[in-house]
Amino acid sequence: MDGLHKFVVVSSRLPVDRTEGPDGESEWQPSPGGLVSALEPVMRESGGVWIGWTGDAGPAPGPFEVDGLALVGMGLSAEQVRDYYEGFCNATLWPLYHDVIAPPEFHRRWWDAYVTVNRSFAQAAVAQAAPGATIWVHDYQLQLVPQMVREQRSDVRIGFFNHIPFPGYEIFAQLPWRRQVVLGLLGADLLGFQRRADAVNFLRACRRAAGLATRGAAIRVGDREVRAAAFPISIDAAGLEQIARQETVRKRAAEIRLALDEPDTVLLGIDRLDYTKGIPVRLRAYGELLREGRLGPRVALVQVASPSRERVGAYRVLRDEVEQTVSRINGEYAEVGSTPVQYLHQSYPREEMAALYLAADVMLVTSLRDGMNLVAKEYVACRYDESGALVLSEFTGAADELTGAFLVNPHDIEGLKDAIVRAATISPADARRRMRLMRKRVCEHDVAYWARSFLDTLAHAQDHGLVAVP
Ligand code: GDG
Repeated sequence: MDGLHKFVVVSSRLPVDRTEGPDGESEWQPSPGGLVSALEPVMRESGGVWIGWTGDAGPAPGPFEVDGLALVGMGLSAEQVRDYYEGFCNATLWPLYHDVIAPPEFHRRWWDAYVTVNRSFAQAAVAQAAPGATIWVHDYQLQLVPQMVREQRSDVRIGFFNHIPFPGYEIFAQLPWRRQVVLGLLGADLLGFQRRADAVNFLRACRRAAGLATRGAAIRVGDREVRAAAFPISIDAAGLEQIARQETVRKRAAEIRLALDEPDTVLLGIDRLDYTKGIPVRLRAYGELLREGRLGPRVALVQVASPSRERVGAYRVLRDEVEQTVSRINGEYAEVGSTPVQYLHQSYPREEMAALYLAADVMLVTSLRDGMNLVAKEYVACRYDESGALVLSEFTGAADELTGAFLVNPHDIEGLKDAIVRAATISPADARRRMRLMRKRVCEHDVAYWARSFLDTLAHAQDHGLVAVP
């Protein structure tokens, strides 16, 4: 069963959102994201197709088009949403791969749903792929797809990219289905990870969980050779800078500072409300700095925590914890007409995000574990005047690249407080030097560079044999 497409992207979610049209009918809007802007040129050039879930329980919408982009909508039943998406993806794999910050749950029924859903995505990929096509599978929700496709189609090239960390073997070994997951991934020709350390962890899992031989970046699987290497993801830096430079966005940034009562320093956090992001520790550090008077009275914190996975238990617990901490700080330090923490449990358009990035003097990224963290790179891309400072957790992929940041261990609250104070009192010359360094990296290594380097390496994967990827 051969399809028509030379390039097939498979990801858990489609790059479009369902919205309500003027007559109450549902319409599809492209959801702006780095991945789609990076892959769109390749998709258009090669007549590609994108396979993914729509985000709603219900039947599959099947093939459709949005702005000339060919899409195939997959359906998940209400039970599959519960067992596959909220269960195995968000309550087993997500915490396990983020160093068990929250305890992962292991349920056989969830695993069965994971296998079934992966099989249906693999079938869709097989059906869409033309002879000799390239199939690019994304992320932890679809780790079995590469092998499931390989079993039916030896003619295609398969790449896989893991957006989240790949944990050390002692942690990965907890997974009752560790061998199946490793073998599922090894159906690919090339496996991409955010950091070198993730690729190294995966190579170790191949040896330990599947008893396979590895040499450098290569894994021997029967008569095939699979390669695992780092391809740090990035953002559409030029596109975002263009938004940040718009007159309306700059005006909005000034309005935000005015609305905050013109503080001397604006600290900013922007995260999905997720326990990996270290929001409570950031709030605690800020609260202590206020108590100790080390930041002065005119320092505001804006914390955007966009709603995420609200039906998963650990996320409800986190929301309560964050909201209690915010209330406590505001209760203690607010004055009539001024509130130290502006907490925004909402989602915003990209223009508003850019205005927030422009309005902030110090960006706080304090993840306990994060595959990359695009927010850090977005902040840097928006700071075209080379001002501003970034406090960045060592436990993000971004820390390997953004060497101009104030790197912190988010578990070390005193160290975190010191870094916030240093970032808030940085001299303009030092800020410029650091920001210039970071901007060079983000502008040169943007998301198009990432996609190109992955796809070029995939195109040559089999020709290179055992040559290690730099
Ligand atoms: C996973 C990995 C890896 C957030 N709130 C709003 C909004 N956002 C956007 C940000 C950013 C994205 O969402 C979040 O990306 P992150 O990288 O920070 O984190 P995850 O969602 O956990 O992503 C991560 C990433 O995959 C890519 O591989 O970096 O490590 O965990 O782009 O700007 N965007 C808008 N409104 C919001 O309210 N428009």
